[in-house]
Amino acid sequence: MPVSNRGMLARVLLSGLAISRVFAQGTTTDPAVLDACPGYTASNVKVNGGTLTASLTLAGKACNVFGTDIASLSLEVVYETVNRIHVKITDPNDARYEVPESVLPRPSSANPVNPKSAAIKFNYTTSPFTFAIQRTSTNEVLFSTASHPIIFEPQYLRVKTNLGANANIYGLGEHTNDFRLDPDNTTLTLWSRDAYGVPTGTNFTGRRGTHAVLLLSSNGMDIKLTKGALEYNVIGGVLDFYFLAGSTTDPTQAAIQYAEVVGLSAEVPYWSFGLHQCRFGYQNYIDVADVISNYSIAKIPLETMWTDIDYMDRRRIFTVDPDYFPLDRMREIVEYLHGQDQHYVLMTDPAVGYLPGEGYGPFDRGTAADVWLKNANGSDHLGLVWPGVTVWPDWFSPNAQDYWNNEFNLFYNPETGLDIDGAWIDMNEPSSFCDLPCDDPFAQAIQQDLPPARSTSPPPPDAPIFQNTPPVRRRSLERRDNLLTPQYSINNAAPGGNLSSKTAYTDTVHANNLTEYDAHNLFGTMMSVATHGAMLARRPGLRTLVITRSTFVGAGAKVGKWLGDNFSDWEHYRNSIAGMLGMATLYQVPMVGADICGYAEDTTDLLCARWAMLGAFYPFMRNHNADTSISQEFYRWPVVAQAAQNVLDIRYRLMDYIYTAFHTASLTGAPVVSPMWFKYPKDTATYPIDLQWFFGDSILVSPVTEENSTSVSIYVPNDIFYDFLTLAPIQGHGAQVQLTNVSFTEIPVYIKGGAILPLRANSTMTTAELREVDFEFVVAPGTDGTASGSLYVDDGGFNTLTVTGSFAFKTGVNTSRARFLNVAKAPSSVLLNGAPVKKGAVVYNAGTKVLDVTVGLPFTKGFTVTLH
Ligand SMILES: *[C@@H]1O[C@H](CO)[C@@H](O)[C@H](O)[C@H]1NC(C)=O
Ligand SMILES: *[C@@H]1O[C@H](CO)[C@@H](O)[C@H](O)[C@H]1NC(C)=O
Ligand SMILES: *[C@@H]1O[C@H](CO)[C@@H](O)[C@H](O)[C@H]1NC(C)=O
Ligand SMILES: *[C@@H]1O[C@H](CO)[C@@H](O)[C@H](O)[C@H]1NC(C)=O
Ligand SMILES: *[C@@H]1O[C@H](CO)[C@@H](O)[C@H](O)[C@H]1NC(C)=O
Ligand SMILES: *[C@@H]1O[C@H](CO)[C@@H](O)[C@H](O)[C@H]1NC(C)=O
Ligand SMILES: *[C@@H]1O[C@H](CO)[C@@H](O)[C@H](O)[C@H]1NC(C)=O
Ligand SMILES: *[C@@H]1O[C@H](CO)[C@@H](O)[C@H](O)[C@H]1NC(C)=O
Ligand SMILES: *[C@@H]1O[C@H](CO)[C@@H](O)[C@H](O)[C@H]1NC(C)=O
Ligand SMILES: *[C@@H]1O[C@H](CO)[C@@H](O)[C@H](O)[C@H]1NC(C)=O
Ligand SMILES: CC(=O)N[C@H]1CO[C@H](CO)[C@@H](O)[C@@H]1O
Repeated sequence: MPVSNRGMLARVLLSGLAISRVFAQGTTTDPAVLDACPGYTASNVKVNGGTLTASLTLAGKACNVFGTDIASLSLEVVYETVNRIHVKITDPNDARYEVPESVLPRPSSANPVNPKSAAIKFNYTTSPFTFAIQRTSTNEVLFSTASHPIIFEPQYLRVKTNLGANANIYGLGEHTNDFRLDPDNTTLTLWSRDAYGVPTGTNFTGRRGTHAVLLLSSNGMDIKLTKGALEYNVIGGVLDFYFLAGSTTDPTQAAIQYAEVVGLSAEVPYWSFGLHQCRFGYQNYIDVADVISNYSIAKIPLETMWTDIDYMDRRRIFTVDPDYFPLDRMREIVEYLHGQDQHYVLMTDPAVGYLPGEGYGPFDRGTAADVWLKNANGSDHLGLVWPGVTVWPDWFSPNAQDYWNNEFNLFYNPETGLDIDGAWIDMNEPSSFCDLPCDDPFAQAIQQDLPPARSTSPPPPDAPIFQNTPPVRRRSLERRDNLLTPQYSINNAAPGGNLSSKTAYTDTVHANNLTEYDAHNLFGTMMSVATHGAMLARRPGLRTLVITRSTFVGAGAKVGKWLGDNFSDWEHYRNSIAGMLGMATLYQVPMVGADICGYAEDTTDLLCARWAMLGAFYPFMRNHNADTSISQEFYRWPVVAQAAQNVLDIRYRLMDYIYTAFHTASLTGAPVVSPMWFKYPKDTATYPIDLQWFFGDSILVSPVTEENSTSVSIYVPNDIFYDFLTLAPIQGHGAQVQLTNVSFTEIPVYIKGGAILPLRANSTMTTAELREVDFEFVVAPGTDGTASGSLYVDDGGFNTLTVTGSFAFKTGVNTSRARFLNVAKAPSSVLLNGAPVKKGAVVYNAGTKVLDVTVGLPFTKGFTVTLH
């Protein structure tokens, strides 16, 4: 859902973030001045096994760049595991803000390991105090504050590390930069805003290994990459670093070690990997029903229908418009969908209409429970969102979860309300339309026409729907002086750069006395957790899908994310890949995707066709667009419909493969999608590649990336691959390969040698039906002639657990066949479970070198095929 000016902001971002701003109060960030600060001297150093503590004292005359240097600090270093060092610098004389454990539970520091056994070590000098993290095996310096004194003031903290030349750096939150960041000239600002939500995390790689750094802070910050250095500039909190050793051979280890700190990702229901359709601007219930019908008529498998805020009565959450989206008709739609094994998702925003005395239950009940975010003087803090003047739930309020559960139970009640299967939450930066100063939101509501009037007349209440649809299927901390305008002004891209611009004021106070100044970046994730809880409370035992816009470190443990309001253009088409890799590979938010065909402005048939195919290899596949854009459902153009059908056939056949990857990720933290360098870490040519990626462990996706083009130059590492459709082998040579004549309904997809893919033999119109289709196994040998794979099958979200390979879950389906790729000549004999196979059970194609063996055994039995 857009703020009208969001588009502009996003474009500014794309054209480069490092626009230097004039600082609010005339202080400098001249590196020479900052480097001339005195820093600290370490004393009283105590080492006890895997723990080191010390006192830090200001080493000279205070430089007071953005406040007063704090004179003494304490340092604690813990070797938490062999791969993780936790370094924390705090003020012993004043409790400073830290990310609450209730929002991000920390791994235990209680059993430090022996530093001698650790893969990385903490090395330091006492005077001046500097520290370095080094890889034990090589002594390589991964992080070092040498020659850049630490600055620690109430509202300004700086840590700067030297980097090698041309360092390979990835991460640093949600952004629209290339996946590999420009090491010489990048500024990334971590401050959630409409158009820009953010977790923290750095990931460095090099031919000698990959490691990761997490600065755990929810305070606003600028992270700057300048030639040879990385610098954190943070406006509050403490210095709370996790250094992760990663690995010298396998970058995946860095992602896994990050999961150990922030939590493993949530499992999502099987159905959520199906196709989702949404838009802002469906006019009424007939529109919604017609989209469902039209997908069905076009034979494109629509799994889940979504509705944006259009359904609400005057844009108030937990209401339906009685004329445009009447409850009985909406219930009919949901019932129809469920009858066809399809699903439904609705949007819920956090802002609640401020409507005292109007009988609006969600407001009255929230007021009675005292759950609203407060001004410093204790009055409710008012914002301006879709319904007009609003209040926001304070997720720290002890009553917030009960309030939210109750509202979900009432409105989304299966018996009396809208029985949604997943939840979509937006505007949770939190976003406000109020311009600063927001002294009179009531006047601004009138000026901005909020809530907006509808532009069409209401439909007949009794219009027939689903008439021609063929059935899809048979059925108190520190008080700061300056919470609004700290002296160091982060590079916030919201209008005017004010911290409170287009969001809640940063001097508002949460129930636990935390201020929004500190907790702002947590809002989206806290709403996510509350919403996930509310969904589970209303349908106990059923896994659910919650998709959010704003995230903080650890969000993926509960929810997935879409990449916000992108544009229908080729640049956003391309950089959606880097956006997905950031969330899914680095930040442990695997259920992620961009709005397919683009959100803002008008898409074109060819962009939408290409994007339908690219988006089939996002973990979360949803077509969604803006209210002022042309319609872009996949059935609108023949070329797009064909592209969607082709690629959904591939995606649905791969459904259990990606479901297995999610299950594995939820147990180990291994990413569900990967950049090429994760699989070929020794191959430096892969480091900058962010237009090709691995979907799961073994599917290499290489879309066409230019408008109107039918060719693309792709990088094929020195390894063996197989074309997904023809199964023909392709030997890579670590070089670019030019693909030509890639039609507008095809996307190049290769199987990485060494994989056994568990495929469904056919695709279907719903995922429920898919679960009754037989499996087939494709054996794609690697260069060493071997292959392996795994398959996890469960009931799709009803909490029955089975273990990979144990086949304990009864599927009722068979293994139809095994397909062996790259078989040089027909074998003289083929044995199935030791016995020769029946006549006609083996088909060998000398042209494609594919050998098919009919298996036809219950899938749960397992089998062995032997070729001689
Ligand atoms: C750094 O990036 C900004 C924004 O893209 C650009 O304006 C500036 O010229 C760049 N500086 C250098 C030294 O490349
Ligand atoms: C620790 O750092 C010091 C100075 O920075 C350096 O001389 C020393 O070699 C380092 N120690 C190890 C074990 O690498
Ligand atoms: C559905 O398809 C019909 C027939 O092509 C078309 O007239 C109508 O506009 C479509 N409606 C929607 C909402 O897609
Ligand atoms: C409390 O603070 C808010 C925001 O600053 C202000 O609008 C309101 O008038 C104040 N209320 C009282 C009773 O002072
Ligand atoms: C930021 O907003 C506050 C509250 O309206 C105001 O006092 C302050 O002057 C603003 N600062 C800037 C730089 O706009
Ligand atoms: C918040 O601060 C107020 C005023 O200092 C105090 O009375 C109250 O107990 C504090 N609440 C919490 C939850 O700490
Ligand atoms: C657009 O896409 C990028 C990359 O996928 C993402 O990081 C960004 O947040 C999105 N939103 C906007 C407003 O550009
Ligand atoms: C792509 O083709 C369309 C239709 O022919 C044309 O309008 C557009 O300018 C072309 N774009 C480029 C980048 O060539
Ligand atoms: C391109 O592909 C089409 C259809 O697959 C085929 O008919 C045509 O000959 C190909 N053209 C070239 C130049 O390969
Ligand atoms: C797959 O579909 C084809 C054609 O629709 C059908 O003949 C075949 O039996 C199906 N196979 C399975 C395993 O469902
Ligand atoms: C930014 C950074 O520290 N980059 C380093 C990443 O790791 C490689 C090897 O581990 C170093 O060479 C880089 O300098």
